[in-house]
Amino acid sequence: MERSVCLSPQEKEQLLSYFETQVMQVLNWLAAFSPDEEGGITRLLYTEGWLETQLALAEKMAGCGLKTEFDHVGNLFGKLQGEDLDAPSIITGSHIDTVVQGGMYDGAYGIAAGLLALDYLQRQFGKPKRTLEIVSLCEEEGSRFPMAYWGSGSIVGKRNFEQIVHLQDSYEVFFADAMQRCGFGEGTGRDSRRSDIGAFIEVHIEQGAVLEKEGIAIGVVDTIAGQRRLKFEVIGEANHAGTTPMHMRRDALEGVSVMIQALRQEAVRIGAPLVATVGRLQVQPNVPNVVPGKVVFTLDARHDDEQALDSFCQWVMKEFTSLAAQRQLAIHGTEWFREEPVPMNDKLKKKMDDVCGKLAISSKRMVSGAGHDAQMFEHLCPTAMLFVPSRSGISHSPEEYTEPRDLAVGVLVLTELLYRLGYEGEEL
Ligand code: HGY
Ligand code: MN
Ligand code: MN
Repeated sequence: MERSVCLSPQEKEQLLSYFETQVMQVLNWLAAFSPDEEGGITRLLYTEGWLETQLALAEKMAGCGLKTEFDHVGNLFGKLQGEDLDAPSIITGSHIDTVVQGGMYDGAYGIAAGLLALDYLQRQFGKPKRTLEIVSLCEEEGSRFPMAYWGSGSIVGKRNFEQIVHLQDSYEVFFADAMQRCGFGEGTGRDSRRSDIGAFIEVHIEQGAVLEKEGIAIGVVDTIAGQRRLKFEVIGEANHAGTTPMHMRRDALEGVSVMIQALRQEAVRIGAPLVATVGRLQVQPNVPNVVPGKVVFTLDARHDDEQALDSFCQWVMKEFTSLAAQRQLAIHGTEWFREEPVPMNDKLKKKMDDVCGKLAISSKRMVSGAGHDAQMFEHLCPTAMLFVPSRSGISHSPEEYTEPRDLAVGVLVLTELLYRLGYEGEEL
């Protein structure tokens, strides 16, 4: 019979209230780094605030008795060395970067949970059989540069330095320069590639409203949806707003507004779990008395079925091209990001189900519409992910919130899972 970390309801309650205070302390401490004066947190890859946070986290990990190390792209690891030096590591963690004006839980919670779990386990049980590690992944969101999953992708071999050579942020700062300014880059430290990872477990807020609506404490992620991210340029003709008759205009913004309407109608017609978002739109010259000559905008499309996602994107290209042609507009669409849907590891999912059962914690299997580092790690090692509820499903916003008790439940389940894998050496 597998032993649980906390054997009685009293011990479970005690552990939950301990984790409740601790997780809020760590999250509030992390949230103080790179606050955005407009609200929320903006912690973008290779900025000063990002570096300050990673360095402070390294100190905190060391303070918990973990051996810390950065790899050469800025992923930060805290290691609790196991007895069996040949056994692959069990790693938990998430990303430290955020979206612009993001919340204080997305990514940060997975790091806080891992830190608390490792700290508790080593104080209670000493040295594990298998090495346990917490990782603060340097970047996942793709908020600063047109590159996402840079941290986890570098570890599993899906990201490399050639891919970033020409990348610039919206201030035309080169990716490589920003990386070097933080002391990272080729030849600055250990290569990110790892082949000694036995399992990766990510704890994350749901960023949706299913768990809250159904009153369930833990989501065991079945599959992480696939994503396509595209950039469109629509070119018309800038002209005088006062003297250009309506029928003589080649108004790029009017054309794009029709495209966005058509996009939404088609996405609604196809229905869930397909989602499509135009999140960024730049008008040129963007002044009130000039007919817009050019519009640059993004499309983010998701689905847990690769085929459905591909056919939706084909429809988009066809529809946008014909709408542009009807208005004598030129259009260029480029796909800059693609990840296929990734099912999580069956054995680990079943372990998570069992842990929740043994701890009398309600749980359900679910699809993740959000992308996560776990979908990278699954290409390398058995990977699983658990969610805790998000209030009204809000995320990527300063309004992002999860009850401390719900956060603590996620930490408890993670702790138990790491105990079984790390100390009892359960088969992966
Ligand atoms: O966009 C996403 O799905 C994730 O938050 N990066
Ligand atoms: Mn996010
Ligand atoms: Mn995230």
